[in-house]
Amino acid sequence: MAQPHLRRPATARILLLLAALGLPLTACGDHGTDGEVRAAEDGVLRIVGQDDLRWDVEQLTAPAGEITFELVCEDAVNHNIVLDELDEEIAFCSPGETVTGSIELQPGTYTYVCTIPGHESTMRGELVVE
Ligand SMILES: [Cu+2]
Repeated sequence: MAQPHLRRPATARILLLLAALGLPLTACGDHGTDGEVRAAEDGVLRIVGQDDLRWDVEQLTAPAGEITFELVCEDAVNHNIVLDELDEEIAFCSPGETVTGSIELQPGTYTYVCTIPGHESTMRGELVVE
């Protein structure tokens, strides 16, 4: 919700950076929601829980092993991050906070959700671990 006109150029810059680094942009052909797939950087996946009860990204990828989620709560709402398949809370943030939580993951496809009451139906995304 916050300044969507600023978010688009930032995404473009990240994609250009990834392209410059020669990283594969495997999901370019898949424009499910807004087509963005965010890859882990140095094992860290940053994800923002927005006040409109949506994640800022709905597709994540990361290499198998220890993965750290950097969970950001936008201005006014609590969020947490849970992998449906494991039913374990990885991180919880209060309004305005940034918190981290780590988990060891095997290759596979996981669904990340926020299980705060009322959030789960819209705050869902797919994490592919390779
Ligand atoms: Cu939430």
